[in-house]
Amino acid sequence: MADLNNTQFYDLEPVEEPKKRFLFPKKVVWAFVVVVLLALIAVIALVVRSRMQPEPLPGINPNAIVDLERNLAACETAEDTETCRTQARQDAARTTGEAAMCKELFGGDYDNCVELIARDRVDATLCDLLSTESQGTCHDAVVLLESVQQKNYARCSDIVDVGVRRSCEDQLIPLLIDAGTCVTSGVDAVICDREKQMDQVIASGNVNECSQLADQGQIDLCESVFRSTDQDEDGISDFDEVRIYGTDPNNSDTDGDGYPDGVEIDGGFDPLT
Ligand SMILES: [Ca+2]
Ligand SMILES: [Ca+2]
Ligand SMILES: [Ca+2]
Repeated sequence: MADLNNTQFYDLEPVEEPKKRFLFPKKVVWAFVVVVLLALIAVIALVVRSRMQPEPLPGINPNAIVDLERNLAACETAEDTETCRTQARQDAARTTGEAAMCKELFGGDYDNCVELIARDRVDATLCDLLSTESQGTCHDAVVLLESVQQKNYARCSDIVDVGVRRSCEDQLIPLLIDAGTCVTSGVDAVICDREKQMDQVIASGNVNECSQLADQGQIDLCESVFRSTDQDEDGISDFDEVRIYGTDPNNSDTDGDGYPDGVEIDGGFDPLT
């Protein structure tokens, strides 16, 4: 057994480790590193550049995007930056008429933006882009616009909300009567006749003619029109002149004394003497 305390051990030559050998020459490795670094820098530059440039949207004029970016940048100094940015995006969307421009908005802002464009373009199919709960309101509002614009009475029946549908019909009937197409557009002939009679009474300018109308509802509606009409602009409504003061609704100075009916009535004088 070897004696470990024997000094002869310290005289032994150290065993040399084998030199490490690289698989590739150093120059090749350094060239590879440089290429990788350059590629990395190029990728970073591309990402930064793409973030600085507005993302192109298909079918939208790039100038509109540039305008939007400029307006958004101006919002940074606005009192309410977020409201300003929302408004800027909405304005840009309406200017281009493209619902895709609303895509950066969220929730109610997005729904509002798309509905405005659907109304502007009178295109109810755009309402399908909205959340389920907003689609119905948007659809009804746009179909009402479409019906009135195209004088299409039958289209009113596609409106789901009863109140909006009634509004659609009420707005259309006078237009159809004016166009002489009330009955042929599918409106009940009785309704056409009643509405036509109402138009004639109002056109007569005589509140007393209202009593000729078919039912009390129509009479009340007719009289309300004369309550808000002042044909001679003397400050007293047609209804009050005829029914209360006995003055002429077509003559601002019934007694011809130089003082208008309204001035005399307001001052406590008799407008008839
Ligand atoms: Ca008057
Ligand atoms: Ca008068
Ligand atoms: Ca007078």
